[in-house]
Amino acid sequence: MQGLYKNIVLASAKGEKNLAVLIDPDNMKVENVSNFISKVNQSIATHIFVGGSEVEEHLTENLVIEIKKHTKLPIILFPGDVIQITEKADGILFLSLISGRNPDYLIGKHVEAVSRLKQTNLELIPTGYILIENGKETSVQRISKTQPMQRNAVQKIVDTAKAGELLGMKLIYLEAGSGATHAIEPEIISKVKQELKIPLIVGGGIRTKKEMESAYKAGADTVVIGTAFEQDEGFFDELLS
Ligand code: 1GP
Repeated sequence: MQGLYKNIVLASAKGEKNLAVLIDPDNMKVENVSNFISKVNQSIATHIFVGGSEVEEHLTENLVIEIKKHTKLPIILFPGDVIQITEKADGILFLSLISGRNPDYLIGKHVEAVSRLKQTNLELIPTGYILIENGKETSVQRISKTQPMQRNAVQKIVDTAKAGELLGMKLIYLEAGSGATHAIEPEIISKVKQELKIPLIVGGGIRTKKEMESAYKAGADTVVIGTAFEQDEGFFDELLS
């Protein structure tokens, strides 16, 4: 599938908001996919992201094949590692962890990924990924061996996002980490958004409709929610009310 990024840009230009449901292959059994995806289909979700920090080889591919059987929503890989690349998805966030200073996550993994990517038709979306501290250590921090940015270093976060855009990245993703205690503050979202010409994704620790709406209001074009849906599928209905 191509045109994923074009649609994200169009939605952003029109002020329409996207909601990506994040599915971690480690936390989703293939036999539960049909039920879960039927909830996703009836919800306000616009995208499905698939990925996790530590996922065994082939688990992602099997999961994506199963999800595809049940939905027409675009499936975008949000990979923690190169082994999560599968041609069965529609696109991939080609992530650079620009909040960190570990060369593996700035260029090393990308070089490793090339031979796999060349065997796919995935739409590749270069994405500047910015991890912001949320009060506890996240798996991104542990695995990437990088430090998240401090929440009060707002100008540095803004400049990091802008540097990503100037380097040619097509999206900026502000991440508090899966299961974060605190979602990204609206002040950070709005300051980053004011500086950017490219669409902004926000995720990590969003558990209520109010938090989702406040992220949109502050300027998030796409909100990503994983844990809240995993823990309570009733959250899909809450978002509709
Ligand atoms: C994590 O931003 C995503 O990478 C989603 O986080 O699981 O906390 O919703 P949650």
